[in-house]
Amino acid sequence: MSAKRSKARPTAVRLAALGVTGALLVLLSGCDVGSHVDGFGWPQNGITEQSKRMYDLWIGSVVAALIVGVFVWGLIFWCVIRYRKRGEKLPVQTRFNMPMEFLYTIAPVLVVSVLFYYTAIVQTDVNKQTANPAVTVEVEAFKWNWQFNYQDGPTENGRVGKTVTSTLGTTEVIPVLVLPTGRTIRFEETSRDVIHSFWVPELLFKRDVFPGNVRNVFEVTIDQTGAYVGRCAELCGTYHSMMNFELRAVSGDDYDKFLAAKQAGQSTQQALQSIGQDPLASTTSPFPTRRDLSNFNPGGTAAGTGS
Ligand SMILES: [Cu+2]
Repeated sequence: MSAKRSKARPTAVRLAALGVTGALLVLLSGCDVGSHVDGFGWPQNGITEQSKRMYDLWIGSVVAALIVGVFVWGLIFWCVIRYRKRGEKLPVQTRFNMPMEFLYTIAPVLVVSVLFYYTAIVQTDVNKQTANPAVTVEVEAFKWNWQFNYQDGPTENGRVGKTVTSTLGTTEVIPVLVLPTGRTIRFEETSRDVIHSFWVPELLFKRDVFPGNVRNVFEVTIDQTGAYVGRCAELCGTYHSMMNFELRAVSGDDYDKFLAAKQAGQSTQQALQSIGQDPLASTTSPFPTRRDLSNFNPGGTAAGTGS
């Protein structure tokens, strides 16, 4: 009787484990698991090829964690029920069970190794730089705005590409960074004063912008047209929170026309209008700094001679 029962139980456990694994495999191969569970908390609105690779890595990691979790929870509940106290007799002691100890040492190492392998692959891919990107844009940050310099090529042996035209943000006008879809875009970041951080949430990527000779460089390929807000993500001073810009992703043809119009002497607003785009940023608006006599120096106190 007891022999029969002990045979039936492992079969049930095995079937349950098989069922869970099977269900997960079907979900994984058949459709995008993340879209059913809100991306397991990961933003699903990435607009670059690189952001999709990162999203896939996250979903894979969470599914792997869930499989391990379900297995461990199963073992815990099975042990609690199967080996609950039945009398005063001391149960069989299983210390120094070498196969078991070997298993629970090697299994976590294997899990971490697999996670590390895929992380390294995706990270290398996201950080990859090509020899000849189709577009190079220099991102120049300063307190408290942005200048975008469209360049004729990437940095070569420390030489910075030549700027062919620029867009400069002001307190009144949000700078719009126009970029094409379907082309490799290289960002070269530099700051005129303190450390800022270039962040467009939809790129699922941000990089600090350093002053001096350190140029942070990365590449993306955008695959969706649209307007996306950009921000400074490094506390850089009084008006840090107002350091917004807009990324406007347009088709390759429109980008070429925009650049030609800019090079012909048009302003960014005119050039945007010439390709049928909204001339002003639509995702964010200029903030009033309210920096005037009434709040900056209400008493009208003289500055003095200094010391
Ligand atoms: Cu900043």
